[in-house]
Amino acid sequence: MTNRRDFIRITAYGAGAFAMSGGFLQAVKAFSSPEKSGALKVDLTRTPTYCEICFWKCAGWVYKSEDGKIWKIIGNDEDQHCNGRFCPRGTGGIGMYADEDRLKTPLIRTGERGKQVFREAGWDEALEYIASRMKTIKANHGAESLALFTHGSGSSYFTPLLKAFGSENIAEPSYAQCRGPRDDAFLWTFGEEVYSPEITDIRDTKCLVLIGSHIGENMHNGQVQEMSDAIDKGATIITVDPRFSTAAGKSKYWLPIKPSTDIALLLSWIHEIIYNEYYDKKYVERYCLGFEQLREHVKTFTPEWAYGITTLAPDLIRKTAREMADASPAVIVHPGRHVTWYGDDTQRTRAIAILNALLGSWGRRGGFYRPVRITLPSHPMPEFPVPGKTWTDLFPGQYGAATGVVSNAMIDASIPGNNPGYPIKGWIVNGTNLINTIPNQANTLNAIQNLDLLVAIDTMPAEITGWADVVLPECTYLERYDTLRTGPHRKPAIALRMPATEPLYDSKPGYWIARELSKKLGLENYFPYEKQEEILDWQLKQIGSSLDEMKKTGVKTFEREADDLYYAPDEEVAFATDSGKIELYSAAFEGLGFDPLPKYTPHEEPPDGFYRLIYGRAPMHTFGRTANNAYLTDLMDENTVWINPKIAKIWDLANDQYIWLQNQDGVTSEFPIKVRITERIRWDSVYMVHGFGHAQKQMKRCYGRGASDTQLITRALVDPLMGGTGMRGNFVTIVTEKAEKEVAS
Ligand SMILES: Nc1nc2c(c(=O)[nH]1)N[C@H]1C(S)=C(S)[C@@H](COP(=O)(O)OP(=O)(O)OC[C@H]3O[C@@H](n4cnc5c(=O)[nH]c(N)nc54)[C@H](O)[C@@H]3O)O[C@H]1N2
Ligand SMILES: Nc1nc2c(c(=O)[nH]1)N[C@H]1C(S)=C(S)[C@@H](COP(=O)(O)OP(=O)(O)OC[C@H]3O[C@@H](n4cnc5c(=O)[nH]c(N)nc54)[C@H](O)[C@@H]3O)O[C@H]1N2
Ligand code: SF4
Ligand SMILES: [Mo]
Repeated sequence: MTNRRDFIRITAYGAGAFAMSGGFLQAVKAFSSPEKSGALKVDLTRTPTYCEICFWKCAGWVYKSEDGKIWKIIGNDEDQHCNGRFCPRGTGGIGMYADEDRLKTPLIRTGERGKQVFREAGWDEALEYIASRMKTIKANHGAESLALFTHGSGSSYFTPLLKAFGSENIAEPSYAQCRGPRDDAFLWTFGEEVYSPEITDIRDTKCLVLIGSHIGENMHNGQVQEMSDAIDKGATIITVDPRFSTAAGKSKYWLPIKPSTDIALLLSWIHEIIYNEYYDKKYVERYCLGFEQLREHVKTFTPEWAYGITTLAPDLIRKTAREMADASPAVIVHPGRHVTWYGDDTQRTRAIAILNALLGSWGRRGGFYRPVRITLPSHPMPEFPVPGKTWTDLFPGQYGAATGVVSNAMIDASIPGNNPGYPIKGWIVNGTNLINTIPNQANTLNAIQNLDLLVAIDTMPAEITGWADVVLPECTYLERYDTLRTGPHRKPAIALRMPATEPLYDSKPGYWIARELSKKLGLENYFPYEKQEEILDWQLKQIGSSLDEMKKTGVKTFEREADDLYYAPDEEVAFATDSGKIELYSAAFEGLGFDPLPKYTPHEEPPDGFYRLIYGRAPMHTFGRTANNAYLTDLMDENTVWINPKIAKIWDLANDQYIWLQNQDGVTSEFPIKVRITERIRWDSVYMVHGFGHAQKQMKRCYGRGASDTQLITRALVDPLMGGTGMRGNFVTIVTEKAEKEVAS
């Protein structure tokens, strides 16, 4: 296992990439375990939690100082997600609790939508207002006309509330704006998704291929640690990225691909692996269907063919294919996570799935392990009513391969001019900042202007709350119970989150909010327990534990029932696909009218003087949700735009100069962004970190800091298979005049 120093090292590398000061390292060290540092007396008031700063959900301990204030958070040693170590964002979670800009009371809008005129309200009045509007929507249009957009823990309460109300129109941005295409691609190929945390067996891999996945900047904890371990053990890392990412810096091979051409590279790798007979013959013969069709399909996709498209030298493509084959089956062609790039994302991730199948890595040590999870009994409650219509009736015939609810379809159905099958008239938005999360802001705002009700449940005055009719302040994860964490992993495990302290201000836990609203709607039978502790204790007792035990341990790990982390040699496996096999050739896709094998189709190129806008993560922030966190803004308080020196010369740009970016549709970034001139980005693209450029003045620390990528992503390339919104088909040019004016003023 990597020691703490190594973890910091890989973290710090990412920090360096953003030209951070030594403050970053110091901050990470400042949050080391109290037992180890000896800086604090043994603290008997520690309470367990799992982190909500991103969705890796690491389990940890919250310590309070002698005056009862939350003082620090550290990882729980028993936890498979974090192995006792939190990432810098997780340790900085206190900043979310302590943020003086937090939402403090319920608010009811008094002026026009978007004008930000609210009055403070009591909970009873705010919930009464919402319930009455919900009932009106149901009476006028049907319960299905109410939609829920949700991300994070609160989904566990608002989902049953909406279902009890009669609507299944419940979407998370983690589907159509994030990992939907990859999960669908793997489902349609292997009959199983790759889950969260991903079932990538990185700790034992001999070769890890990262296509865009920028682990090290993408700080999903266990993955970063396992990658660091694998590197120590001599694994080969191959990184495909138009940008020299942190991961590229740790790689034997960096393939600086021309953006949007990854399918061509994948097809030529498949060609190499088949025509050189590098593939795992026994595995393919036993488990796969459609090999001959695949072989025929990739016949002409030679490295020379791919070179013309990707700009990657044929020799490099050959060598890297060979590396993968040498490591097989302990090789991972990583499926990625935020994969909604160019609108052909399900097919790109299908190509990744196929490559893994050929290399025999699925179900094998060092490839993809077989996850297990605890299933908790749910407490008895009435059956949910069956809704007359679902999201698939909004635009019938669209997105036939989707296995999740497509958020953008529900947004489009809120705009009357789009002639949906039935209208969406109300949104409950919990824990997702739709304005900055969904591409094409003008479309989202148009939809909002047509709603009869918009409720935002948030901890911060995020952009979405500014448009809401009613704003409900949830307390932070450090001040509440939530459902037990049961996510899949190598061993079955559960983790508890409990309040470390009382909620600040007049904020309330999600469970309480959902339950009180259910009472106003006459649906309280679905929330029979007054306190969440009662459900948790009941559930825990069903599996031989208790709330008292979990308060002491935070995490409980069970043994696997069988020794089946990987397939046994020659194991007969029934895959959950139509054929029971791994479907290299997808008859199901063909039946739905889609390509049964992935094809490369060229994408639009940037016009003269424009560059492709690409974006990613910074190690010390999560999207926009941490942008106002005092601990984390100390480490990074604005984003920069990475520009190749060749382009900087053409535009006569200097490092640290503020510029604006203008996209192909004439939209100019509202705020300026600092230039970072670097060879680490191709000349045809510019790069920035997502989550900055906040336009909400109430978030004082982050307002106007840096530029918002979402504002410039006016064009979404929608995946016809499942509705994912590809966001990398936008081009920007550089505007300096406005910058000069600004600097002068
Ligand atoms: N342009 C662009 N768009 C993107 C992406 C991108 O990189 N660029 N990434 C995409 C991806 S991968 C994803 S997963 C999505 C993520 O999209 P979102 O989940 O919308 O992420 P955030 O923008 O952080 O918004 C989260 C909101 O939840 C609030 N919040 C935080 N904690 C709590 C809580 O405990 N309770 C409640 N009620 N609210 C809370 C925050 O204050 C914030 O307003 O965005 C997608 N959209
Ligand atoms: N610190 C931190 N970590 C996070 C998050 C966070 O907000 N902060 N968010 C989490 C979430 S929800 C997600 S979904 C993941 C997302 O993280 P990942 O799935 O790892 O990353 P992506 O956003 O898909 O890709 C970003 C990388 O793709 C490269 N790229 C851009 N265009 C192309 C292209 O055409 N081809 C190739 N090959 N590469 C390209 C960019 O240069 C960048 O390095 O991160 C997770 N981890
Ligand atoms: S990876 Fe970091 S931010 Fe995400 S859950 Fe773990 S500690 Fe929290
Ligand atoms: Mo995501």
